[in-house]
Amino acid sequence: MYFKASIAALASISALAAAQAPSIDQWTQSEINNGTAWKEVTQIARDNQLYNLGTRENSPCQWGTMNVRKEFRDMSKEDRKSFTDAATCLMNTPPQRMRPDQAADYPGILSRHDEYVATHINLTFHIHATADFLGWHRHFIKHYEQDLQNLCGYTGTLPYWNWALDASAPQDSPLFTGDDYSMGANGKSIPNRSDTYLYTQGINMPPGTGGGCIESGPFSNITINLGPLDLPNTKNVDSNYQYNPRCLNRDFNSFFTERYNTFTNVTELILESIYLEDFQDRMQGYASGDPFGVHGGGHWGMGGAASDFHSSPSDPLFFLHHGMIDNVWTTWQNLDIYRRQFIIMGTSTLGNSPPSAKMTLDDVIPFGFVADDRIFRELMDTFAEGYCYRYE
Ligand SMILES: *[C@@H]1O[C@H](CO)[C@@H](O)[C@H](O)[C@H]1NC(C)=O
Ligand SMILES: *[C@@H]1O[C@H](CO)[C@@H](O)[C@H](O)[C@H]1NC(C)=O
Ligand SMILES: *[C@@H]1O[C@H](CO)[C@@H](O)[C@H](O)[C@H]1NC(C)=O
Ligand SMILES: *[C@@H]1O[C@H](CO)[C@@H](O)[C@H](O)[C@H]1NC(C)=O
Ligand SMILES: *[C@@H]1O[C@H](CO)[C@@H](O)[C@H](O)[C@H]1NC(C)=O
Ligand SMILES: [Cu+2]
Repeated sequence: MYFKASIAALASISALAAAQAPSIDQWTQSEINNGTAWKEVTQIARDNQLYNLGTRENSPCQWGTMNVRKEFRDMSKEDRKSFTDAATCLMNTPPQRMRPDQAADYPGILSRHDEYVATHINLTFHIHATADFLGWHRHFIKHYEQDLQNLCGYTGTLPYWNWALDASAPQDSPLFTGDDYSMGANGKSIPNRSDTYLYTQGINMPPGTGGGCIESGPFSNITINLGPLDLPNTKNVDSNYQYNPRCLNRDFNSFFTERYNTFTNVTELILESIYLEDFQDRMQGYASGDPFGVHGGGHWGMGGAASDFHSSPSDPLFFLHHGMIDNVWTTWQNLDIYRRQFIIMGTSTLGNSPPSAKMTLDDVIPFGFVADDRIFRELMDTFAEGYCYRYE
């Protein structure tokens, strides 16, 4: 029974090396609801990351010196201000990759920040509900972090926004007080608005708590130039890259965050999704019975510019929301890194409509005016191929 024995030996070796993803039964419902389980699950993933890095020889990425991305409220006042200053600076930095002879085709691109927005607009139907949704956005926000550093002298890392901490009332979050050390304020309150029916999701959306322009703190005096393309109750632009200068608006809405962005929601997403197809569909709201998921819930919970499907990166808060999304993916990957690190599933068209070929890890992934193309495989490992960061 040599064959059987060697399989058993192999299995026990891999059981030693590969941490099985923890089971949701290890936590009580109240620990899942109040954030205790989230804290412990992310710690297990971090322990696995440290172990995993230790198995790599000559890795240029080292635990002690890598970029550590923090929740915005856990950063010092000075670091928070440096971040919002740098994000504003990017809006005042000229485009970097659009050639002068292309400018006529992209009238709404005036800044480096606009190149991010335009690229997201361009690729919208190829980076959502596709195999590369998670990988594409990982690289998109990594480049943004790098641009803040290289073009705007920022010395910190990209923060993230853990909306679960604010799910019951995002408008009251310490992130959005509108003081100099915040991520800017809510939009000015527009009273007496009625509900809006969202056709795609089939729900009636009550008005949020803001709706108007940000009027205090960071981002209160900025102009956004592109979009919106898909917002209800708004005059949308007629063409993708139309120049449409206006203030940055927000409309925090707990209707979404308390249904889609609680600790319960994010922790159950991570622990109940054993297979990638469940994880990525549920996260984006393509699972039955859940039209938003933590990704969609976050976008609609921010409201205003950040809820426009195409031009959502107009609001720098987009990058903190997607930092959290990447944190959730990184955590899920590292709970069972041997099975989950290099797994992808799906095609390159939104919801496979129109039908397209299954993506593979050898596919070339475009980043438009943001960055050079990447090979899909290069987007999967946060400690390699130019990545060297973790979440704390
Ligand atoms: C969460 O709930 C658990 C179980 O009821 C309790 O022991 C723990 O103290 C709670 N934690 C917080 C942060 O409220
Ligand atoms: C809002 O609606 C209430 C009740 O219909 C009305 O009394 C109030 O004047 C309205 N406020 C504004 C600012 O339109
Ligand atoms: C925004 O502009 C107004 C008017 O020019 C000015 O009073 C205010 O200080 C500016 N706010 C910021 C955060 O720059
Ligand atoms: C999200 O969590 C809340 C409790 O915090 C729950 O009421 C709601 O049903 C959950 N949403 C989904 C889609 O599971
Ligand atoms: C939009 O996509 C086309 C085709 O892939 C590409 O040539 C162009 O550079 C892209 N523009 C932006 C702004 O990403
Ligand atoms: Cu997106």
